[in-house]
Amino acid sequence: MTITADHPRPERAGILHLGLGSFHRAHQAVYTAAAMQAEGGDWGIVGVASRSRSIVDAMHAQDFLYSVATISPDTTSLSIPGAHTDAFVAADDPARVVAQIAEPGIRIVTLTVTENGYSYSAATQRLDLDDETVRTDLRGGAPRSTIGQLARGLQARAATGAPISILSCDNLAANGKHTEKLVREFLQELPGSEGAETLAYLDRAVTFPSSMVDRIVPATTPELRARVSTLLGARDDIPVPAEPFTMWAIEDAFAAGRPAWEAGGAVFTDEVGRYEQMKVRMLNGTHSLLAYLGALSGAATIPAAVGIVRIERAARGVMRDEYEPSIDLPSGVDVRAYESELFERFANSALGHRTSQVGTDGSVKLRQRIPEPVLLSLSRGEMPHLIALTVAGYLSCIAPLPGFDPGLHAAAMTDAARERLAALAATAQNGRELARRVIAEQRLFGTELAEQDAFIDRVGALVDVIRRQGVDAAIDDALDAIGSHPTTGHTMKEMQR
Ligand code: CS2
Repeated sequence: MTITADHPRPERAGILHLGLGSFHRAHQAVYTAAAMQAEGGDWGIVGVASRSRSIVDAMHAQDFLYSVATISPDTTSLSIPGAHTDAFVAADDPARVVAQIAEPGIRIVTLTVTENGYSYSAATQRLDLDDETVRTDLRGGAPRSTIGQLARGLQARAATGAPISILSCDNLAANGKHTEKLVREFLQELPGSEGAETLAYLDRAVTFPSSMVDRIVPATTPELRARVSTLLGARDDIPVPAEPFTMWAIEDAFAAGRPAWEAGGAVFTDEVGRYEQMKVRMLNGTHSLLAYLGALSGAATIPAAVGIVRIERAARGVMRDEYEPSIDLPSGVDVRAYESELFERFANSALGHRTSQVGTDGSVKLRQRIPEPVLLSLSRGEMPHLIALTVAGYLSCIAPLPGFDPGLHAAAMTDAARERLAALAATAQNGRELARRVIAEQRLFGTELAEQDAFIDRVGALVDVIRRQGVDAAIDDALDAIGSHPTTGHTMKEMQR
């Protein structure tokens, strides 16, 4: 038996997608299939994996079809979106990425390249010119960085003048503007006036809408593959597990048309920035706390972490008292309902979302989640103890002080900064010195946090508590500091509300 799509398949592509991972396949691909089903349009997707040959080979072998397994605690249901028309590996054929962006039929480039994929330097707050890939891309030849690919692709397309939109779908504040800024910086760095024409073309014909994406998509496991193949009655080597909840808020600023994504439930709004802020802080920020404290407590999964009473208390406290006050809520959003839905989503035990997955790449993820809320709390004269605890958890997992073993879930977290931070930890006398080196000297979380001595010292003190007395003691220390009631977990602030 072979897999068949739920609906008729697109014949032609209109979207080039960079980052053919599970998230894209369970999110934008599903919305795009629904849009084409409702209103037609040549919006098939050419999926580009940066390096992974296995996903591309499997997509070809399965005629670009795969299942999305929607998993709730009681049921699993399958759908086969069928939105892709082709797939290839950028590393094998970098020139093709440029050619595809220039191709007139392609009218949107979507991106899920993760927070790591933008070659952004927090220290200089611009395109990372120290990055070897970026430097090579600037010298010419087929580009390998995402920003280089976009800039070179747009340079090739400028010759035709055809409009196009670049749509970031990564968890970054103002992701459209951020992408545009980096692409422009790349073009400005080109020698002489090489980039000038393309910059003028960008002014005329290219838009970078922002979008907020949301769906929890864990990694695929061999068990899921087997279960899906049984349910489907056909072999599927690349199913994607996902939670039932899904959301996409998009700024409606497309230069060359767009699919009717609203048919799949997408919301077109002028308030994307607010949605992004709410999601990146309340969901992702709290997720980071659950991942690091969970991993240090021996929890393999996010539902297991949130099932530990003191961690749940810390998660509720950080969300309500430290993230929420920093947010300009989008109109019409009931924040209490959003909060309780988030806790239901975190507790979805059937999903098996691993703490090591959420804890991966903290060096770039936390930078999106924590600096502004921290600065806002400090400016009100309040210490954000639970965000400090999140950062202390992160450092303890990725850069443990000598003699501290954070356990196997922390060891499974990957992070581009791991080696650099671990080297700093190896010679640090204590947590305070480690926090100082990482946050102040390395400016890992940007320049403004680098100057917040009280926050840095609080992080350092909590790193020391974790090392000497264990993670439970550190959580209790932070909960005590916010006056969390020992039995109800309510804080003084909550009780006054
Ligand atoms: C998570 C996100 O891994 C992480 O950092 O917080 O991937 C999260 O699951 C998604 O953003 C949910 O939309």
